[in-house]
Amino acid sequence: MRSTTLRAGTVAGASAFALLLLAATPAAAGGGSGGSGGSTVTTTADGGAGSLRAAVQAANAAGSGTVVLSPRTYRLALAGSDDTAAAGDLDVTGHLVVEGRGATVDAARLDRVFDVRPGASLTLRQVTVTGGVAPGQPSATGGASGGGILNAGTLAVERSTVTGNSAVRAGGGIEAIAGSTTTVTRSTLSHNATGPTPGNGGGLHLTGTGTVHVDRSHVVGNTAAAEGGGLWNSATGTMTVSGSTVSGNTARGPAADNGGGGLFNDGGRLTVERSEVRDNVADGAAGSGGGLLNDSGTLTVTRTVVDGNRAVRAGGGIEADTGTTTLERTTLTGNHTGANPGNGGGLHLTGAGTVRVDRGTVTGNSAANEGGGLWNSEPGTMTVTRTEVSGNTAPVGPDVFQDGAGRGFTLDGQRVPGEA
Ligand SMILES: [Ca+2]
Ligand SMILES: [Ca+2]
Repeated sequence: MRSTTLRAGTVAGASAFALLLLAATPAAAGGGSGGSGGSTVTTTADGGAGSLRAAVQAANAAGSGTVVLSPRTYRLALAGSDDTAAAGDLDVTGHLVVEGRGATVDAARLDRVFDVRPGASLTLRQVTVTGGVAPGQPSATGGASGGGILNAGTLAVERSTVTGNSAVRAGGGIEAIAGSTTTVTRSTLSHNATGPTPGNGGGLHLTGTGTVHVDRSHVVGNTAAAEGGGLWNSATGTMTVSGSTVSGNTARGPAADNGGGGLFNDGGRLTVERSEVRDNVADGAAGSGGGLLNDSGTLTVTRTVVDGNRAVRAGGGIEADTGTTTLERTTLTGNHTGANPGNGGGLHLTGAGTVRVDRGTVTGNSAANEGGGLWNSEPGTMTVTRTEVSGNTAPVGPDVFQDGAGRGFTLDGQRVPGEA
């Protein structure tokens, strides 16, 4: 197939409206999957010849395509709701690569920005996605979800920024639904918001069975009305966060199992490795897990610093519930709870869960009531080995606290006595 490369300008800003599509000729387009199609973008206008929207539609028709943008703002202006990219969000039904080169795609609050349909794929490189709001009624298939991007297929966000988007239900920045695969690499998810129906996953939310990998990225300043200010993982989801910073995010849910200012795991498998979880907040009336909340799932935190997070109820750094929480070579420091009731400044376990902490550091955390460092529930099992637990503060049990008659809390094999 003959391809053409139309590249206006040489460096950023040298040429207006440089957008290029590595594209088939129109006559060759429309050949189905495996083809390469689109049209040359020559304008930031939304719709019509030479527009980004027309290029997306052409790539959809051809089955695949690559669009190269210039460092300008492409603002959506055609209101309406469809899944063919004719109006509102830019629907991707084929395999599309957007080489942004510093471009911004702004939905101007008309709709979300990109909608990756089932079986489709979208790769964004050096694109800023902003100004999106998620339409429709809340649903697990994407209604009122994914303010910036809704992914029902395969999404790769590379060296890009998803900022200033919102959704009522979930995924202020990105919503990934069942059957999807999402990778965020060397990118930033910032200042996205969800709420209030129910309001989970300010930066990114996964519904149902899917895979999410956030790698060498920043998740910063996002807000959720209920759970997972930064990131939220589903009961059957697999989420891995590596080499990343999750900081300054807020979860506002008022219940004791709401919170997870940085990350919330709703029963699935969440792994955080070689990362920093800093200065996140669960500020609801009984909000828990300022940094992370593991609600009945499997949470593994390895070689990570959990620092300066706050929760109102419990688990300034980490709140664990039933399920398994494992910390390896991880530092909990400067985390705080208070004052409703204010237990477990570093880590708090509610219910009959299992927590293992190995080769870590638990220092300088504080609680308004009990267990400045670590707090174990009566039925809980908390096994701490080869870990420095010192310099934490609380009125009762400054470093460690075992609730009630529980016998499941050991520090290097020595049992921490309970109250009774
Ligand atoms: Ca759509
Ligand atoms: Ca649309």
